[in-house]
Amino acid sequence: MKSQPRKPSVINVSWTALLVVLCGLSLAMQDAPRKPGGRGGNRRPPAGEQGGQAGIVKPAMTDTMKAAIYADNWFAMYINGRLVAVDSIDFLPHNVVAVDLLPEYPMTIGVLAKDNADPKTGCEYGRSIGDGGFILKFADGTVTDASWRAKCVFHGPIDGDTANPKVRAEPLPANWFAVDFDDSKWENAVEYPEERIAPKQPFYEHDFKGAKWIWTSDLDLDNTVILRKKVEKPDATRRWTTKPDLDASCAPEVK
Ligand SMILES: [Ca+2]
Ligand SMILES: [Ca+2]
Repeated sequence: MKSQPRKPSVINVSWTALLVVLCGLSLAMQDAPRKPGGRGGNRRPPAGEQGGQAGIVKPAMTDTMKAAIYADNWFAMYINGRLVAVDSIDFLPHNVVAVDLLPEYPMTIGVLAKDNADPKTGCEYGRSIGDGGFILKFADGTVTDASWRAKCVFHGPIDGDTANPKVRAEPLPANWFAVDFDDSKWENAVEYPEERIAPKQPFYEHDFKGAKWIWTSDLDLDNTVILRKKVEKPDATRRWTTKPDLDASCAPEVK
């Protein structure tokens, strides 16, 4: 049977033309100028986002600074009230924690540092007395030294008596790491020579030049200490204009 030649369908032509027009319209919308950072198209910015991000300067990695921290034996560090670094190894091997920080001045640093000591006896490895030690250096020149404030919250064994060990402990002061905490009654940190601390090899693989080993006045029997320092840099300018929107306050308080 001979097939009949098909006549071009008017309806088919019309649908094809409509498709071409729609595709062209879609491409034109994609090329339309976008608000900076926006998704373009006809997305309606949610309330509070109108105005886009014009004029906003976000911090870049070039705004951050390197920090190196070493504790004998463990530490947690807060900056401007927020927990920013925790020693990833409890006590041994002795390690350097190196992190990137986004500096904001004035910068209040709070450090909880612990020697390896049994909470009940103040001793380690049975009846031994261990010593503490803490040092840090930031790339902005911030270092540990005797200008830091220090307070002991766990001391022992009292009088070094390992035969009948007793300890003295008190809770951490509330908000001891906060910017507005009053540390004026704390003693100044005491500097200790490197030979007294005898740091392990990782210490020599990082830049701690100019930084001092610090602790409270009793390097052996003060086992848990808190340290604070406020770094003022009145001439520092902040290049970025944004601040965090997220709520990081859920970071646990370390005890
Ligand atoms: Ca100790
Ligand atoms: Ca120790």
